Amino acid sequence: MAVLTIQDAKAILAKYPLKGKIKSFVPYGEGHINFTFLLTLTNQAQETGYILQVINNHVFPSVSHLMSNYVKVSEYCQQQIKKEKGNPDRETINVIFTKNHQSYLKYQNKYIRILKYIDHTITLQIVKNPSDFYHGAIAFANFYRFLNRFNANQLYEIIPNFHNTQKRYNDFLKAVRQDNKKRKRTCKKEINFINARKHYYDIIIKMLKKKELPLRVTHNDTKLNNVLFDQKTHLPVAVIDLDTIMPGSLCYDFGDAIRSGCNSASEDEKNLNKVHFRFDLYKLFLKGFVETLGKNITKKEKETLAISSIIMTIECGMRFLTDYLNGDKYFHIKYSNHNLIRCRTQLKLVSEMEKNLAKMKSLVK
Ligand code: ADP
Ligand code: GN1
Ligand code: MG
Repeated sequence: MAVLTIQDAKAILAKYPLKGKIKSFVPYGEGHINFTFLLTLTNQAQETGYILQVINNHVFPSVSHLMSNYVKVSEYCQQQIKKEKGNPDRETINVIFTKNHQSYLKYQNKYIRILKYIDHTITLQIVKNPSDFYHGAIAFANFYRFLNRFNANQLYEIIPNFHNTQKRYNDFLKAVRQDNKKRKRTCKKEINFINARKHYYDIIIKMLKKKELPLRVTHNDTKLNNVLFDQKTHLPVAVIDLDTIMPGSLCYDFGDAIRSGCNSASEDEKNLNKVHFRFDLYKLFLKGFVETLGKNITKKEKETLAISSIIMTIECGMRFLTDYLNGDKYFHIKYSNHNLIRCRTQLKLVSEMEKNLAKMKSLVK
C-alpha cells in the first residue's frame, strides 16, 4: 500500500498556504531513504509542482534537528546564489512553510515536508555522457564554495559517525555475529572480502583526529542522483538532499561521488560482468573538483582523494550488507536480496579501484 494516498495529500495541503487543486500526486525519484512524491496543483489553468516527502524517522530520529539544519543550509545557499545573481528559487532547495510557519508537519504518525519542485530537471542514475559527470563535480565544488563561510557550529550532528568507517565496520561485525535473519550463509564471500580490508577503515578518521585533514561543512551524500541537471542543456541546476549536511571531510564527499558516478552500471546491477570502475570518469571528476576548489582544498586532502574513493565504496558496500543481514531495516528495497545485490556492485568496484589505485594517486600530482 502507498505510504500516502491522494486523500492524505489533501489533508496535508490544508495545513499549507498553497492555492489550487490537486492535479496529480505520484511517487517520484529513486531515493533510498525518504518517500518522495511529486504533487501537482492547478490554479486558474496554471500548474505548479511541489515535492512532498515523508521523512524517514527511523534514519533521522530527530526531525526537528534535521529540519533545522535543512532550513539553515538551504536559506544560506539562497543568499549566496542571490549575491551571485543566480536564481535562488531554482538553484537550491526551498522549503515551503506551513500556515503555522513550521518547516515540517506531523501528519498521523509521519513527518512531512514540502519543497518547491525544481522543474525541467533530471537526475542521472548512471553517467552516459562524461561531460555530465564533469559538471557534477563542478556543482559539488561550488556547493562548498557557497558554504565556505557558513558557521558549522549552528549545525546538529544528524547521524553521529555517519562516515566513521571503523564504526560502520563494527556495526557490520555485530550484524554478522547476530545473523538475525539467517542470511549469513548466503554472503560468506562478501563477508570475507570486507574482513580482508580492515586496514582501510580507520585511515580518514585518524587523519581527522590528528587534524591532518580539516573538518568542514560537507554534504555527506554526494550520490550523483542528488544533483539535478537541466533537462535540455544537462548543466547542473542544484545540489539537493540536504539531510546529511554535517561537519565532515571533503574526502568523504569526493569518494562517495566517485563510488556512485564511476560505475559503468547501476548500483543494483545483478550482472557483475557489466559493473566496472570507469577510470576515464574518475579523471574527469577529479579535474572538475580540484580545479573548481582551487585554493580551497589542501595538499593533504588532494593526496587522500584516491584512497577515499575505495574507502567510501567499501563503506557503502558494508552498509548494504549490514542492512541485508539485519533484515532490510534501513534502505528501501524492491525485492528480498536487493541489498545483497547492491553490496556486490560496490565490492566489484572496490576490487577494480584497487587495481587502479597507483594511477588514481598519480593523477593528483
Ligand atoms: P532521499 O534521501 O530519499 O534520496 P531526496 O531528497 O534525495 O531523498 O529526494 C529523492 C529524489 O527526489 C531525488 O533524487 C530527486 O530525483 C527528487 N527530488 C528531491 N527534491 C527535489 C526538488 N526540490 N525538485 C525536483 N526533484 C527533487
Ligand atoms: C542513501 O538518500 P539517498 O538515496 O540519496 C544513503 C547514502 C548512501 C546511498 C546509497 C541518509 O542515499 O548514505 O550512500 O543511499 N543516505 C542515508 O545509494 O543514509
Ligand atoms: Mg537522495
